[in-house]
Amino acid sequence: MRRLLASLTVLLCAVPLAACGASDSGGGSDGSSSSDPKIIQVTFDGDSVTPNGERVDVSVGQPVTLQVTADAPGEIHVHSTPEQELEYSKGETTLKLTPIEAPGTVDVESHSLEKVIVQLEVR
Ligand SMILES: [Cu+2]
Repeated sequence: MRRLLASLTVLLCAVPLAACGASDSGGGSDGSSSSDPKIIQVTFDGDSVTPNGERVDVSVGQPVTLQVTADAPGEIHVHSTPEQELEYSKGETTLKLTPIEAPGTVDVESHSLEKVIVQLEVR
């Protein structure tokens, strides 16, 4: 007859939690909010348009307003999904785009001039 006596001691060492001294509580608003409308000034003059193919950063869902000054009436095409066609008149017209809900690059162009006015970088 044999007796085996096994003694097993498990020592659990409690590791003290070293609290990191960095505080992340400096809550501050930098003043820019994605719900503020992005306002883009667009000027048509003869065969030219300003801006001309410039990239503009907008946030997903951010309202975009085009403030158009034109020497002749025309139409702006927004290649979002769904597409948007916006007519402007001679003089000053304020066009409000439907906020774009999908990230990507959206061309805003004049088909009468065959020029890209701005590319919206939606992110
Ligand atoms: Cu188009």
